[in-house]
Amino acid sequence: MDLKNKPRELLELNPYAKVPVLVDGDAVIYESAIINEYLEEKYPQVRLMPQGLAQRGMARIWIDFCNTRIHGAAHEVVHGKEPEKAREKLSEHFRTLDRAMASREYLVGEYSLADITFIPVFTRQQRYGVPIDESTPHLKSWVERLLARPAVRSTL
Ligand SMILES: N[C@@H](CCC(=O)N[C@@H](CS)C(=O)NCC(=O)O)C(=O)O
Repeated sequence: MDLKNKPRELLELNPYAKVPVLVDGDAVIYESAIINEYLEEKYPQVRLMPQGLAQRGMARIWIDFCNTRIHGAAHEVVHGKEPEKAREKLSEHFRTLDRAMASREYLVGEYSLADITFIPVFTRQQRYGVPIDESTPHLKSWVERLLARPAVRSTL
């Protein structure tokens, strides 16, 4: 879709006029985090949210962290809004993730929507000019683990 020349249909489907939008029969769902949870609930045979209540809360905290903090800073970098400050914020967020990943393989127990939410940030990391390198080794190996998953590789 040409986002500089949005079709009218997009605004009819999503009042925010943004992609992605999921149309599933009569259901029209927008906001990527909500689409992800919709699909997770629709296909319970593939469990991508933790089973425990507190763990589900934690997964949602990380999803929010990605969608507000990380995407917020990344958006400022890409749109040239005080980009140096924005890169510093992004580095700080990457250090937060590095500390979180020091003691675990995935963000909350098993591989979940919490991890999946970050994948588009990592596949586009070149755009942001904040390298993920040996200075954040736990983050780096988590990113490598995520990008090596067959389902992720098939989209690259
Ligand atoms: N919070 C939204 C953000 C969606 C978003 O920013 N989409 C971008 C493309 S990646 C877009 O549609 N941009 C067009 C615009 O903002 O006009 C989500 O997670 O779905």
